[in-house]
Amino acid sequence: HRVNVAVLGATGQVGMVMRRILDERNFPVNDLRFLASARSAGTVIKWRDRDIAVEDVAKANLSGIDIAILSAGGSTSKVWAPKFAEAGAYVVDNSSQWRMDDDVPLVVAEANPDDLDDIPRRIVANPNCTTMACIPVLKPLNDRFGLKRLIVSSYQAVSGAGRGGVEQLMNEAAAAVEQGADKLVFDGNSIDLPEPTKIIRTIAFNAVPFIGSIVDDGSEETDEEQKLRNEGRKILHLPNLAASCTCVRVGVFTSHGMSVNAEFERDVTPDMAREVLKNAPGVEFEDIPTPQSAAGKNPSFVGRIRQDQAVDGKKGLAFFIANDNLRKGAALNAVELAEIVARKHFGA
Ligand code: A2P
Ligand code: 11C
Repeated sequence: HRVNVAVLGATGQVGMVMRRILDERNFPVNDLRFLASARSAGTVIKWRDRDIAVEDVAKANLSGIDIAILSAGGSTSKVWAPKFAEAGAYVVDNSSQWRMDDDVPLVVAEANPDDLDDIPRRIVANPNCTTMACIPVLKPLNDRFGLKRLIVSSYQAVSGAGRGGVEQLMNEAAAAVEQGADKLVFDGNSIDLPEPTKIIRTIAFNAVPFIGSIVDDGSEETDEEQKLRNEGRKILHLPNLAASCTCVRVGVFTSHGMSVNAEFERDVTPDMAREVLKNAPGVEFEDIPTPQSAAGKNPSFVGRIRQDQAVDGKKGLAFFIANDNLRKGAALNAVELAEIVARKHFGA
């Protein structure tokens, strides 16, 4: 059985990776439609041997779609996810719009696929990329040792901020190299860099501890910092998980890095963790996991696993994860969720 699939945001950065992954994974597509805004309507995109003309979603007939995968931003999803659902499609949404809705399953393919058995609003949510990178590692550790408390510091790539983030890094790096970037060794203001266009501060040769926006709840956290806690609780079915995150943008194009300190109910050593993780789906060991080596690959690469010396006894682990934020962090998990929906609800 094959399903009719539509991708909204097919022309974007994540959309491009989605198109590639639908092909790589031999997704059981029957009809395949690409949708975006009026800006790119009419553009013809090749997919396998098909020439597919991009449709303006505002003018498209949404009937006959079995599964719609949306990656066109939160405000677009807010408007369009319910319209695709009303027209009869199951929606897999990559934005933050629906994730915390009680009637919307939030799923990482390796962790909680059974949450897709019941999809009351016909909308399914794909987590944020930092959450996604961590869950394949945290889920098996939680099952075995009981996760109690998490401290995560992220090193996030500019592609997480879309094409605009990538362009900012490119432009700043080019300007810095042209003027002699090593002048920055002694004085951060020694060269003229373009005004930031997308990321709030200069990102070339820099690290910026601010992603998203401050949440208006008195916590002084950013929404990006709260996502890992809130989404992690929902996916792992641990409503009381203690978690604190600091999210930092770094001058890296693709793949987020995550420094994780995890505290457990039961004793765990690095060897015990490796024993559990060696069979974990979506996880691979790497001695020194780096964003650059993870970019273009699917797994969450985990390494530098140590006993956390700040936790009493043997109840804490420290480790580092690197994962492609456009693949598993966005497009791959969305396509995996679409595969599960196709299997469970269409017998594909
Ligand atoms: P378009 O190419 O027509 O602008 P990125 O994440 O790389 O910025 O891409 C965003 C994606 O979402 C693009 O495919 C873009 O289409 C699409 N998009 C953005 N806003 C809308 C909208 N209002 N309606 C439909 N598609 C949108
Ligand atoms: C970033 N994680 O790196 C963000 C991008 O909630 O889907 C994805 C935002 C989201 O800037």
